[in-house]
Amino acid sequence: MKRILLLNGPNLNMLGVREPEIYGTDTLASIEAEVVAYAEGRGAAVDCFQSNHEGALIDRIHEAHGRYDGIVYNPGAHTHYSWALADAIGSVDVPMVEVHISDVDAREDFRKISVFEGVRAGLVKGKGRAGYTEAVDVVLGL
Ligand code: CA2
Repeated sequence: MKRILLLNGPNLNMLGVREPEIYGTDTLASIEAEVVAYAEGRGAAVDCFQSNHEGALIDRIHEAHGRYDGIVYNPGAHTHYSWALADAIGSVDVPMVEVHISDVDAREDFRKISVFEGVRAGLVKGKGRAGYTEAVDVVLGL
């Protein structure tokens, strides 16, 4: 059975609580449950982790080495500046598919930059919560 790590970065624990016009009304817990069930239907197991702390995310990425077949990762605002997290992804031999709920290229200029561009195996953006299950498909197709 393939193993996938679902990572969510800062503020994504607030999904469904504020800014529904941008991020929708679904909670992170409901998205995680959908991803787990969807992957299970495709013969894969998913572990979920969200943190607002860069170091905690780096530790979890390091621990993924040798344990997971892929990472589905919405890095939140870390996307645009955390070279430490990009280095962490680059340091493990686990392909990562980057997900963004919103279309980051259609928003402010600073959101058009992703530090993960050189280390990601795929990108899904602007598809709302459906982007997460699409990213699972990308991981399983790698
Ligand atoms: O579109 C995405 O998924 C983002 O990764 C979301 C990040 C943002 O910084 C990225 O540029 C794009 C922000 C997540 C904040 O989530 C909130 C959810 C509800 C209320 C407030 C923030």
